[in-house]
Amino acid sequence: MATKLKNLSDHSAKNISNIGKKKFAVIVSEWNEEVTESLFSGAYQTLIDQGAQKENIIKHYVPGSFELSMAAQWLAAKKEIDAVICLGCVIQGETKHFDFICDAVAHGITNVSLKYNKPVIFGVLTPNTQQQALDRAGGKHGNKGDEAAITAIKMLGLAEQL
Ligand code: DLZ
Repeated sequence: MATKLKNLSDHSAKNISNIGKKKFAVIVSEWNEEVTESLFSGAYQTLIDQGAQKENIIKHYVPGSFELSMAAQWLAAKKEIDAVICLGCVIQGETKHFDFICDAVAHGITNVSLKYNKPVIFGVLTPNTQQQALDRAGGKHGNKGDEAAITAIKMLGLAEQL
């Protein structure tokens, strides 16, 4: 049975026939753990709410957001994985670290997605402060983890259509 997704625009691919059989890898960065665990909770619950099976959601940790691309590549290379969701939080500091990490992970994730022809979702917050991050990880601005999960499902639905 097709699953209708909530929170999606009318122009998006929003039907997916067999979500219960799809396997999702969710990679969580250990930096800013309070934020990234909230992102994971949001993503996990959204996947379950949309019909994914618990046993088909695999969680892995990486030390920091910079390592998300490498782990995404290892997981995307596995035949049984249908989509990878990368969750991290890079808080703007006084050094150039912020720009290097954000650029690297954005490019890295894009490259993995195109190389393996699978959705690899950029669920990385890049706020100025920790409060802004918390506001977007289950706080007043919602949970970007939910959005990352919805995006993965939408892309799998689109892949079915094309
Ligand atoms: C080093 C570093 C710094 C300064 N800040 C963050 C951050 O805000 N968020 C994050 O996810 N990771 C950070 N890291 C760690 C890097 O992502 C990476 O793990 C190290 O540079 C080792 O490659």
